[in-house]
Amino acid sequence: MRTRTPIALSAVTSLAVLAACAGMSSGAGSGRHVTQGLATVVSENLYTGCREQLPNLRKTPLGRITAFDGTVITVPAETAIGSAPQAAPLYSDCEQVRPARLADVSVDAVPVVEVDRDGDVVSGFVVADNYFELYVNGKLVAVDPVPYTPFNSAIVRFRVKRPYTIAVKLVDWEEKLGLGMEWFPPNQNWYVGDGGFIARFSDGTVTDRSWRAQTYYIAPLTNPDDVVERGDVRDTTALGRTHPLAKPPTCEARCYAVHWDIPRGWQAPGFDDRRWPQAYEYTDAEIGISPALISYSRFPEAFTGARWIWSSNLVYDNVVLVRKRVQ
Ligand SMILES: [Ca+2]
Ligand SMILES: [Ca+2]
Ligand SMILES: [Ca+2]
Repeated sequence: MRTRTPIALSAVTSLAVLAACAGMSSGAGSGRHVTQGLATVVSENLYTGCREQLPNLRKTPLGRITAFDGTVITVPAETAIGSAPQAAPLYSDCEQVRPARLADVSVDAVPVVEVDRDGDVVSGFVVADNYFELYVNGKLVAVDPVPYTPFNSAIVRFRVKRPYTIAVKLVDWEEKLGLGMEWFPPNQNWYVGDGGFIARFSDGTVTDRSWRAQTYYIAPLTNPDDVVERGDVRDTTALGRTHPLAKPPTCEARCYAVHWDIPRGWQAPGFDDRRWPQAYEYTDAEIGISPALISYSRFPEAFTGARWIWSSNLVYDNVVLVRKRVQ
């Protein structure tokens, strides 16, 4: 019977650890799920559609991991890949669509997704680092045809009546599933990837700080308490918000991640996003745009007036929802 005492004590200690890991000890906002380490691979590669053997083509893996509270989480994100219409390419090496200039692009040939039968046709140019799903008034218009790399740009078209709501799920994809890290040439095996999203629509709508943005997956973290919650603000800015200012953690496969459930109906026009933070704007330099990134830099006039956006941390926030009400 004596031997039971240490077991009981250790159970209490474990519960205390669980409570701390769930953020309860710091009085953090409710609903966070904490994980540690690598996820189990569910799919080695969600994207097999690339038509060329490109040097910068990565596999697009998907994983599952169980949080300390028992919640099973898909990483980097649940997506509609494979079950939703794909956006048309503006520029895409994998799809072998490489226009020399915007004037060579036939936007009118892109199919129109009907949201409102008596609406006007709106077209948009879109780039995501790495993946987007774009909804209009709750209807899934298109998903990014190339979920990870190489970097592509896309065209979406829809018919809609004002006012309307654009809602986009954004994923900074990863290879170290559950940890927000990836290989970075030539020799960084635990590199912390970053995100970014820019779009310009034919009705004048552009991405900028007037959009709302909320993060649902933050990693890699040395300590889950590095995420400071104040209401709906999920703040990791002390870790650095952009490369090269963000200080990479050294925990590698022992790092933590913090997740929140994606709210039901987040794509709908009536969803209340007023407590979400405003989107942060990022410069081309912060995003890491080089002239070599021609899917974006070849078409500056396609993105005139638009800003790269993300939540407050371009590096550590890996699944971000953004919304814009167009009046
Ligand atoms: Ca992409
Ligand atoms: Ca990241
Ligand atoms: Ca990325």
